[in-house]
Amino acid sequence: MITVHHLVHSRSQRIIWLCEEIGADYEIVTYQRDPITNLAPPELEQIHPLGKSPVITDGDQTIIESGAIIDYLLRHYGHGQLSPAVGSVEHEHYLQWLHYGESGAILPLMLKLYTSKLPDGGATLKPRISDELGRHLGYVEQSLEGVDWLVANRFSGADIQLSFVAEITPLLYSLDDLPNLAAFRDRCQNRPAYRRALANAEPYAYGPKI
Ligand SMILES: N[C@@H](CCC(=O)N[C@@H](CS)C(=O)NCC(=O)O)C(=O)O
Repeated sequence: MITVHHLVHSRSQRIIWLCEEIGADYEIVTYQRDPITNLAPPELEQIHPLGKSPVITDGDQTIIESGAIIDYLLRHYGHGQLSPAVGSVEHEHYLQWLHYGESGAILPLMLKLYTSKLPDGGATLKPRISDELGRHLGYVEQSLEGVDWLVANRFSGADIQLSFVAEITPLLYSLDDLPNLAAFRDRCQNRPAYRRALANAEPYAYGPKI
């Protein structure tokens, strides 16, 4: 049985959604954030020393990192769904997006989030971060031009991975300038499996405003 160790209002919402998409048999163990620091509770370190979410356990396997978890779940439980065939050009694109969602794309967003908490708003770093943010969000926006989904215009694990970027961008950057990303987020959030995941877990701050 797959156990999704789910920190509220976090990237692990994506993993619950993925389990719903593929009809996997899973259970959720929920962890609350510290009300002052917003960090994960120490109990999560008993599952994995980093104490981050998502983390899944499956038999004697413990796996961290959203991209690795998506890859693992699709290989073991996906029955060929949501991932292009290994060896195809589409699979190369899929891997690129799967990694990009938690590396290139997320970094400027996290930098902006953290520096905005500094007393001077991270003044010296601000121009560089803004430049990187515009560059990466611009790339995503352009990649979604005229398509619904990132890889061969078919919904895949890569879309689930990038959904978190789409969901937290409005905290830091106006989605008015990113209509393709806004529409992508809405498409993700309107999938029946996404809605089932919402219903199965605790309230999610970055979910649809309904
Ligand atoms: N790149 C990792 C990021 C993991 C991560 O930083 N998760 C955040 C939640 S979105 C977390 O656990 N924060 C709580 C903490 O740092 O204490 C992944 O995609 O799994």
